[in-house]
Amino acid sequence: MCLLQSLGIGGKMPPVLIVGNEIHRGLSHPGLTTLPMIPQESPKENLRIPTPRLENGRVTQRFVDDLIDFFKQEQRLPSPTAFKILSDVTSLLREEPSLVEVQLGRDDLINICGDIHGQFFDLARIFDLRGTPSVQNQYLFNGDFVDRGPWGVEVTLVLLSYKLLYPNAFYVNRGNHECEEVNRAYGFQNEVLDKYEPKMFRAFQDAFSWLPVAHCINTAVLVMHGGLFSNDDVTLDDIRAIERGCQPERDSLMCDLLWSDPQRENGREPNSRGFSCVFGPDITQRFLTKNNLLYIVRSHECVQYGYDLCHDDTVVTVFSAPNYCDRHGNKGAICILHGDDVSMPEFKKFTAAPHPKITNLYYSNFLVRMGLL
Ligand SMILES: [Mn+2]
Repeated sequence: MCLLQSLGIGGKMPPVLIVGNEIHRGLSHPGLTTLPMIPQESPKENLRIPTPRLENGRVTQRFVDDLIDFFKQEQRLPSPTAFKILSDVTSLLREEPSLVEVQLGRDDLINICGDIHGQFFDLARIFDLRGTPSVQNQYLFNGDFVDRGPWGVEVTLVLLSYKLLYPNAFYVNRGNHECEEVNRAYGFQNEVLDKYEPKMFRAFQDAFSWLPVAHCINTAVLVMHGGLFSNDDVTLDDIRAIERGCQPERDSLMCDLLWSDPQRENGREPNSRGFSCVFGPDITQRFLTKNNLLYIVRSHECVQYGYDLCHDDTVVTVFSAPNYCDRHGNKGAICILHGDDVSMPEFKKFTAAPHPKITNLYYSNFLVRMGLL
């Protein structure tokens, strides 16, 4: 059964968490640093960036640099180039396992970024802050690239171009918004149809359907968009066995990975989003022990400081859409794991970048814009 059909409507807006005791643990967490405010860049309105070109049909660093500048000027990438990127990345992702193992060397780090939700100018700020992807400076974008914000096309094309360019240093997880029915309700379908011909939406969905659903860093830290499972005894091998190339089915392991949330109380309860569950600290502890893991990193919830720690610091939430939907006033954050000691995550907070005036929920359907869904 299709997810949204079975529910009738889409999931509800994730709440901005009122952060209490848990964030105090987070703020005292070792390795915590905060970035200073970034001065606004002066606009370069008169320097028109030429249309980025693939070189011999391939993405290069120059192409991605040009693409980011081109999108900052709100230019539209020609359809054949967009199709080529989506088709090439779909072929690449089909060969990836559902659970990707990442092994960082001692001098390497990985920047784990949470929800972006079409906030392209904040994505560009992340690369300004953290630098070009490389083996020493890896990235994992943890799902929810699209919907709500108006630049989901631009965000996705930049992220998937980087995936093509650095397949072993740049990683992408599927979120609950990389899903066809969610995109119909929350804006991405309208955005694609506004910017491109209808078959482009199919090309995006094909790529989304093959995104991996979890990454494991140095066999110790499991990263997924939503969280843990509706039943006990799930192993990493069960995650490896998840079939992709499809929409997430209700009551499946994929659905749990994309939709669940932590709760303070022990045990599980139905999730008010309408899918999967909320899981308590006891559930997390059992899962980590069974699978010999230190902690999980997940996203999926807008948190005031961009990151949050709960379940005795074994569940990290990282969210990277600052001032979410232009109105939540939250920081964005990046969770950095260092290869010499992944047990000690470091957090960088950042504020929203200036962006052209556009209603951030422009492409969402009427009910979403009215706050009724
Ligand atoms: Mn989400």
